[in-house]
Amino acid sequence: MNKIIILNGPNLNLLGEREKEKYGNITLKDIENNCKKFAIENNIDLSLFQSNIEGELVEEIQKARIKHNGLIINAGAYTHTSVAIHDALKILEIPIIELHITNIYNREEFRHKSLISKLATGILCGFGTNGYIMALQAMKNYLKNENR
Ligand code: CA2
Repeated sequence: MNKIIILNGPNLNLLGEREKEKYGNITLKDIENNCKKFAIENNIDLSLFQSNIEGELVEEIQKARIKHNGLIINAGAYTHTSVAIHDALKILEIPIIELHITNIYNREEFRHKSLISKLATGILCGFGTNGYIMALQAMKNYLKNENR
């Protein structure tokens, strides 16, 4: 059974409450419930974690080394700034999908730089909150082909 973790970074706990025009109406709880449903239907052992604290995200990434075989991360604003998250992901020896709700390349210039992209197996951005299910599907396919 594939063990996949989805990590969400700072402010993503506010989804569906503010800036709805940018990030949509769906709350993080809704997204998590959709992902859990997809996981059950697709025989995935899914873990979910959100934190506003950089160090807590680093700790989860470190733990993923032994506990999971695929990691999906929307690091929020830390995508553009965190060397600590970059370094933790670099040590990880499992596939990584970098995920963003918005297309970071048609937004402010400071969002065009990602410290995660170089370490990612694949990147998904701009598909709204549906991107979470798309990323799970992509990880499932990737793990299936990798294990062949
Ligand atoms: O598009 C994405 O998923 C982002 O990772 C979201 C981050 C942003 O800093 C990245 O550049 C792109 C911000 C998440 C903030 O989410 C909020 C949700 C509701 C209200 C306010 C912020």
